[in-house]
Amino acid sequence: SSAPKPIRCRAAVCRAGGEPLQIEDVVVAPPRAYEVRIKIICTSLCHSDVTIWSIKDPAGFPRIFGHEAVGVVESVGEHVEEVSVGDMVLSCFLAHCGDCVDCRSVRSNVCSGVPLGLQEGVMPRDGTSRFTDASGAPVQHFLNVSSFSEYTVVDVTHVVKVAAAMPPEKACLLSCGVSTGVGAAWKVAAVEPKSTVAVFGLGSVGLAVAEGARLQGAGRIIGVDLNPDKFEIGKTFGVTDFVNPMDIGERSISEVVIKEMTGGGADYCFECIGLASLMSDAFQSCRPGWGKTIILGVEMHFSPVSINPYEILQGKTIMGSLFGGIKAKTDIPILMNRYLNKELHLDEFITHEVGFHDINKAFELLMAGKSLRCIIWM
Ligand code: CXF
Ligand code: ZN
Repeated sequence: SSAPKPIRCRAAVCRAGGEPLQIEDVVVAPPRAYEVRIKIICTSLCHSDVTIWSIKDPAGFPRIFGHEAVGVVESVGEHVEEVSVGDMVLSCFLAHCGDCVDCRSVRSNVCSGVPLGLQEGVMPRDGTSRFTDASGAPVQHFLNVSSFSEYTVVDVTHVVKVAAAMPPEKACLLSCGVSTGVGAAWKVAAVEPKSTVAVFGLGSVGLAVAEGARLQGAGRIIGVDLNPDKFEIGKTFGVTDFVNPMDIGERSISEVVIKEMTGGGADYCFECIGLASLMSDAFQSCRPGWGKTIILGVEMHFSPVSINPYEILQGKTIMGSLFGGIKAKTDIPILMNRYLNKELHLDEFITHEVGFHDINKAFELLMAGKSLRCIIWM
């Protein structure tokens, strides 16, 4: 077959931080070595898209956001053997090359073969963009995916094959947020049956932590959120108890969680917002002796986290994780199977669906706290 040619298509381009996306014509260059060009079927909005979108640094724009997506491989570059034209794939922001010291270790999922460059806005191997706008100027990528476009180019280490039985909008959820939460309970904490878990922040990531803890057989799952409606939706994902920090008067969350609810502290605490003060609350809420606190939230104020050294001496652990410890190519297929076996809940994360032309609605809903996941159909 002949070599792939540039494709002209529609993309939702962000021209400046905090401004609505504009549907524009762009040209998507053919995939280079180790790259695949994908025709997007659907995509969803993750809070990290909103976080970076809101930063008003001109250096970051124009840019095409979006990193939770499913599509069909349209063409492949040299040396791509793992996927073929016509395969359904999902995208991941974190690579899994399978070959580097990290990919080969069970202790890491942070691929060093194709490292995550957070600022770049370009393809990970050759540092250039595959997108140009109508005037021929380059448009930046985002988190190695840029799915808010009819076509995108992604490194082969950032895609996972999706079985035909898997509905694309359900697979799409496993691209980032939901896998991160489930993975944190499953792979990072390895929550044991009957243990007590506290989840700080019940957005999609926090609810997915609860879901992961439920699947691990946790005995109690305490949800902490300022929105009282989160308890009801949380129950679907295994939340058994709820604390609203607005309802506890002068007392601290840890006092309530530790003294009144668990008699000593939770076995596992998960921070799923990205606030340094909440990270401290989570750490203070875990049990001396063996309590573990896992940080998932992205702290954008660069605030240091304050922890009491004596609590560390008491045997507590605080740790982080990227993508919930998920190794994309091996772990996401396991999650897809658990969904198809009706063990893993995914449907309930989808609270809204819009067409591509209404993509800005997805931003409004997420920022207003009205949505968990909004599926954007191309
Ligand atoms: C986040 C989490 C870690 C830093 C980059 C953004 N990933 C996906 O949402
Ligand atoms: Zn994300």
